[in-house]
Amino acid sequence: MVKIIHCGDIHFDTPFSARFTSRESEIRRAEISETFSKVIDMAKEADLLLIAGDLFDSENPSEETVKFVIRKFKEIGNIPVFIVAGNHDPYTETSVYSNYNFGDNVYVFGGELSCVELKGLNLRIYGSSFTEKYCEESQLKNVLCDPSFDNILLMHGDANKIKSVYNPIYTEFFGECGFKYAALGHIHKFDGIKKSGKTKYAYCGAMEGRGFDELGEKGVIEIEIDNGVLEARFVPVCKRKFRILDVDITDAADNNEVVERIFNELENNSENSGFEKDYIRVILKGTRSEKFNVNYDTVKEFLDEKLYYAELLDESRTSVDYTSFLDENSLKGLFSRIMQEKIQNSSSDEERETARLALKLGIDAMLAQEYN
Ligand SMILES: [Mn+2]
Repeated sequence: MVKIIHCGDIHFDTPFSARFTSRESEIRRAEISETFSKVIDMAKEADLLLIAGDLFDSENPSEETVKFVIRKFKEIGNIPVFIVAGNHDPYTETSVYSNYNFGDNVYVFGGELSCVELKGLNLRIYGSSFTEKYCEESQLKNVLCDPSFDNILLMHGDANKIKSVYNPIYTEFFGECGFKYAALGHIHKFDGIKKSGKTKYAYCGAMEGRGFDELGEKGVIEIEIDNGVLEARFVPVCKRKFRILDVDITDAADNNEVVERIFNELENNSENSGFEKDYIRVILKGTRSEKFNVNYDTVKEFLDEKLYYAELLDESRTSVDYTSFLDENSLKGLFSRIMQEKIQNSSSDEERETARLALKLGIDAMLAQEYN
């Protein structure tokens, strides 16, 4: 039996600067290394490691990172590692793949689709790398595999998209070419083991989410080929997940009740198990009484106390009509007119949303004061 680990989109050296502080970013980068080490340990029990692109977040990652990766490959020195470069770490004359020797057990595919034979394992691995950021023409050319081998394709690109600047891959070709399995990279979410003719194929997804646009479980794919029969399964490996939690706070009486509803959702919904160690964005929804304003600091403090990382967004609404004060001769009226003008003169959707939110928060604050 042949056992293969298919991973990809590790994105070593992701800056994370948009969301995290530099300390938080540093920790998250270290966690990517930790999870990669875990996958290397899994590979010790396998015959082959496939990396389906974007091993690094850029063409020129830090020397420290590259040396770490090389050290890890050396740990599995008797196991072949195959790499294709992705759109983030294209194989150019000046990129990391030209500048470093990754070890005798590591093979990095070039720009043209080619094939490496592993006789002892009865395998042929086909692959091709990105050689620049974009690749409009599909790298999957018409190949006809020798059916006496178990033929595997390793590729980074956009499957089932007719047009893409990131290597459009037509999955119906997989079967025609005669691949047993296509190990894909580029999409950061595992979306099931699919089939095209007799070919199984899958995106393994990233190993660790990197933001609230990469939610949920992350992992690798474990493949076993026994007498020509291939089985593939997803194995979760991530240390932390990113989660978005919508919490309905309709008619909540006070901040304590808001906190209660959040933790009720976290603790009693089995989908959220292990939430304490995850990255959680709580979005408050529903219709609030206009007498009650959520106190961001109070609620956030509770979250920070119990969660590893929390964000709090308040999208709840009061039943207030925010345009009803426009003609009022009052502070609310004056504020409404100024904000209304800002909303109308906004040059982008983002600016308009910010102005709308400012109008809502301002009116809410003034109303809350009237009620107190
Ligand atoms: Mn990627």
